Amino acid sequence: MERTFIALKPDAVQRGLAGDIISRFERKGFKLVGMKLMQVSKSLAEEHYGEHKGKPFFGGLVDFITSAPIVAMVWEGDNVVTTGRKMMGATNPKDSEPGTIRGDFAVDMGRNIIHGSDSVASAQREIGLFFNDTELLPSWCRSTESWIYENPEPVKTACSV
Ligand code: IDP
Ligand code: MG
Repeated sequence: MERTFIALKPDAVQRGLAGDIISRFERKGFKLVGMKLMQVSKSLAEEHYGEHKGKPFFGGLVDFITSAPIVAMVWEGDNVVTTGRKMMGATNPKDSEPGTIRGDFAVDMGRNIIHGSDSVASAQREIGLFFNDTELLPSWCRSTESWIYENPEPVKTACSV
């Protein structure tokens, strides 16, 4: 099943929005397979945002993301990368539609409260940067699976015991 890396940036944690945002992913039907509160180091921030190195906002972005704790998460579900991006809304909150996370909770590009992987390949790279294997659940039994998917993946043994 597809996975994506979602991070609640320092502004989301500071503003007490973490629970609300996590709740949106839960209510959607996506499955949480890893989560931790953490302080991002400068080197991890620079690697994570490596594609933006050299851009005018890069220094401010690294300072911001390392300034206070974030909530790092991995969510699993059918098409979760693309759907997660839609739930977040456009990068610039001025363009984010109401109803999206950024559209509802943010006004400034440099304080746009959430990160989400932009492709399956990015998700794999970012999950590997932020989590080791022991911090991610391979697959856990969720009793609501058949109420979320018409044809759920074969129920793992964890569900049958
Ligand atoms: P994304 O977060 O929607 O994937 P990216 O273009 O990958 O957007 O940019 C990464 C992050 O860098 C954005 O979420 C935002 O926090 C910050 N950022 C991007 N462009 C600007 C800018 O022009 N000014 C300030 N911050 C920016
Ligand atoms: Mg991006």
